Amino acid sequence: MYSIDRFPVPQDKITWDVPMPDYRPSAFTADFVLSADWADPKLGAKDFNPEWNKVDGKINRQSHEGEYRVGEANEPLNIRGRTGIRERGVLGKWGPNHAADPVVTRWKRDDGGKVVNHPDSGKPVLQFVSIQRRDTGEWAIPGGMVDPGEQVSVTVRREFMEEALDSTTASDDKKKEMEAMVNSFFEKGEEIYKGYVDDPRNTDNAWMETVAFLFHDDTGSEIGKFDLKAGDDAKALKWTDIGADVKLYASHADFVRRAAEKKGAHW
Ligand code: RP5
Repeated sequence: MYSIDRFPVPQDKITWDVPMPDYRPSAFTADFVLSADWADPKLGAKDFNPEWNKVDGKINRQSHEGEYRVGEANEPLNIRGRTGIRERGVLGKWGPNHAADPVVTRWKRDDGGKVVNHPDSGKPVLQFVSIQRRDTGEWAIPGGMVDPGEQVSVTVRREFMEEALDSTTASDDKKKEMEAMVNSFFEKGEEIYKGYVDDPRNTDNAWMETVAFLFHDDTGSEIGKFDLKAGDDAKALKWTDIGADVKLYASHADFVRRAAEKKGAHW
């Protein structure tokens, strides 16, 4: 993980509406971004004519939050304001970088299969699938970057598939059946958030946005029956109880809070 000093921005100066004449954020774009074929070229590069605030060929340069501003050097300005760093940092696209986040939930159950209520609130406890991020080591929703129009991360479906199918000694027929179940489970998501993510990678000119979907297994007979285990591999998935004390990457705790509210679960 890169750690670049951010120019301090007081709360009341985050918005571009308030002038900040002494604002001198350093410019940073990681080397791997500059040479990546999935990333945009440098601003001003030959044949790079991005169409801000539009779906630009295959790239969605529209923000979920409305129209963003473009600065004097034709650089998109972060839709939420100043971040203390210029350029793209470790993000590939100028402007919004679009992700999708699947919040996959089931009810917490005791050994007898009965739904567990939280002793404080008396409400049923929801569990969601979390993943430990390789970059920061924080627990997170297993989201991923998406192409325009794509509803949910293909990555996560694959992760599930691997997790669920690799660990089973089931016959090929049975595996096919499980694969079909996983696929159909991921088709019925409910949108619970769309917009900016308070991601540590955000800069003044590149930022993360997401659409978070809730996929709930009410009976625990679909995805919920997989006993995901976090191993030494940081990519492991695990079921985590949802509650106000959950600490997650970026604004992911807000997404699981929304899921809990939607399901009338403990928070
Ligand atoms: C977050 O970054 C999104 O909410 C999503 O979870 C994630 C996508 O980026 P990668 O995990 O692909 O790095 O802002």
